[in-house]
Amino acid sequence: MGWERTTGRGCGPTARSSPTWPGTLRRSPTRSPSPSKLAPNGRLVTSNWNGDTGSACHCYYFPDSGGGLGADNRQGVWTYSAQFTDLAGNASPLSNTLAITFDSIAPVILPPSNVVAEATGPSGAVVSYPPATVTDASPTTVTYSRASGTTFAIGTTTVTVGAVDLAGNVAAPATFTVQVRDTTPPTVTISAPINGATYDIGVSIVFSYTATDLVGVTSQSATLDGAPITNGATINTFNLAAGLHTVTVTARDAAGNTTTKSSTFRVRATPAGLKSAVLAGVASGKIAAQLQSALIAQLTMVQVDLAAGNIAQAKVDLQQFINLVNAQSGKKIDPAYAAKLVQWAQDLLNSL
Ligand SMILES: [Ca+2]
Ligand SMILES: [Ca+2]
Repeated sequence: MGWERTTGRGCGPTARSSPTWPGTLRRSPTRSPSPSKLAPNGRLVTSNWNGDTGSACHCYYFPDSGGGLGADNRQGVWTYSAQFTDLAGNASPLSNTLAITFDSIAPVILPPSNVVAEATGPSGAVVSYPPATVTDASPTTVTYSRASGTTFAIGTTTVTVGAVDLAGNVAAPATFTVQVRDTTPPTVTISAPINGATYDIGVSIVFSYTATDLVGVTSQSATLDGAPITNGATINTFNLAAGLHTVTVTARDAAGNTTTKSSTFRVRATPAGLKSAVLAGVASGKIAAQLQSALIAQLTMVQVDLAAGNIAQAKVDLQQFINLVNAQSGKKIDPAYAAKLVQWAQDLLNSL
C-alpha cells in the first residue's frame, strides 16, 4: 500500500481497550498502489499490514471528491485514514488523514519549434529557445539535452526533451533541432585605389583591401583589369594607360557565401606627370638624353598656359608635345614608350 507508520509498534496482541493509532501516516515515495488492493469507498483494504501477531490494521480510503474507484479510474487525489482493531475487537479511532495523488500517466511533451539561427562566430552562435510545453496532472521536471542560451555549433543539433512527473512516470522523449548557419557573405573593403579617384601617371598605388567574415574567410583573390594581383602589391601607373581601370576582390566563406567588390579609378596625366614620364624615359634609356630639355620645355609651356587659364594655348602646346614625340618615335624615342606618352598626352588634351 505504500503506508508506513513512523513511531510505535501498533496494537499489541493482548490489548483489551481501544488501541491508539501509533503514528502519523506519511506518503510513500512510490507510485500509486496496485488497483487490486483498492476497494470501494470505506471498505477494508488490507489487514495485518504491520505484521503484529494477533492485531489487525484496517486501512480505509476515502475519495476526497466522491465517486468510484477502480483500475481505470484511480487518477487524482484521495484521502486515506488507518484504523487498528485488536484481538478483543477494540477499534482505534481513525488516524489522521493523508491526501495522496494517484498518477500513473506519464507527462506529454510538446517540444518547441525547430530553431534556425545565424552564426555569429567560428564556434557557432548562442541560441535561446522557448521551453517545451509539458502536460501532466502533477508537477513535472523537464530536462533538455542542450540548454537554451548556450553555444550551438554550426550545423544542425538535435535537442532531446525529457520529463518526469512527481510519481516518477517518464514521458516519451521529444526532440527538436537547432540549426546554426552562415548566410552572411564576407565583407570586403578596398582602401586603395580609391573608387572614383583619378591618379596621375608616375604615382604608385599600394593595392590594399580587407576581407572579413564572422565565421571566417576561406578564400580570396583579386585582379587588376582582369590580371591577378596580390593584396599589398604596388600599382605603378607608368604601366597603365590613361583611362579607367578596375581592381576586383572576391572573398568566400566556408559556407560558400561570396562577396565581390570592385574599385574603378582613372589614370589621367597632368603636365607634371608627363614631365616625370619624360625623365623616367631618359633614365631608362627609352628617350635619348638630348631630347629631354625640349620635351620638358614644351610641357612647361603647357603648365604656364593652364596656370594662366589659357586653355586654348595649352591645347596648342600640348599638341606640339605630341607631335614632337610622334616625330621621334622609333628614332630617339623607343616606339612603345612613345606610344604611351602620346596616349597619356592625348587623353589630357581631350580633357581640357
Ligand atoms: Ca502524470
Ligand atoms: Ca559568413
